[in-house]
Amino acid sequence: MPEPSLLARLNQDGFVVIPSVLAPEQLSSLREAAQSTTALAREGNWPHVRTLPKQFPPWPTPATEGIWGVQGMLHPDLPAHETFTHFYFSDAVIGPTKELLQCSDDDLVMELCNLLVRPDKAFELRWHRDDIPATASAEEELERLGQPAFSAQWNLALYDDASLVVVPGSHKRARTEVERNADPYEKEIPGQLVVELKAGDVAFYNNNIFHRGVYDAGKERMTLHGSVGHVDGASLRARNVLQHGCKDWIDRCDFGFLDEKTRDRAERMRQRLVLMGQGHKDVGYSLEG
Ligand SMILES: O=C(O)CCC(=O)C(=O)O
Repeated sequence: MPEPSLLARLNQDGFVVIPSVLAPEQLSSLREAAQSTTALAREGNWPHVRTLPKQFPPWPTPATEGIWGVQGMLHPDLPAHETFTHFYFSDAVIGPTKELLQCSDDDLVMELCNLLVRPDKAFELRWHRDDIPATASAEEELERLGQPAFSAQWNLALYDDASLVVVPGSHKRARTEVERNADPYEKEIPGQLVVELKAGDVAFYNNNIFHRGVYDAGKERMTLHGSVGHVDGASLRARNVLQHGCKDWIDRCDFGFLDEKTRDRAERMRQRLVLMGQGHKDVGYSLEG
């Protein structure tokens, strides 16, 4: 039997892991960039952070209780942004994305690239779907889940990472009664699975899969957390993407340091994000808390 395609696996389970997408030298330069970026953020010298103990944006600063993520890896003011930008627009990310979205370069929209890091103290995320509130009825869930995903979201681990917990298959059905009534921090939901990533592995996942994050404050975590969109989904994706604030700096991106082919791809993807921003001014936030 031939191996099922990436798309077949994503459709079936709601996530798919691709092992070892980085060459050793790419992994070490991304680790270096992630370490300097995290140090900058922990010192309070980068304001775009996910602050404890809040799960969803907007995140208040200063980070009096520490951080669990750093936002805006492609932001032109971030010292290491060139290293992250090379990676974000590379075939390692864009190749599987085109396969999963069944599209070409002409359809892609630049979206998010953030960094999830070891929290400064014990912290867990509640069970959630990224763009469907917990208050949604089963009909509302099904209505939203029935629409095409229009984005490929991924976690790329720079160190071994077992923080993401998902319920496989839950991206194509409403929550069960058990899931709906469970404690938001329930440790054992029937069928749950810990997504185990080795350094250099990437997991693509449907961001409306029922999932949560469980973190170990004593273990290094540096996982790039990003997404790439499909132009046909601009209206559906606008809130999910623009709530992270990239509208404020997207006009200042200059991709002059990329090779010609990648620069062309990046610039076109950036322009489609700018258009999305112009068409959707006050998007608000997907979830509260
Ligand atoms: O830590 C993770 O990998 C999951 C993050 C997540 O679920 C979120 O940001 O909504």
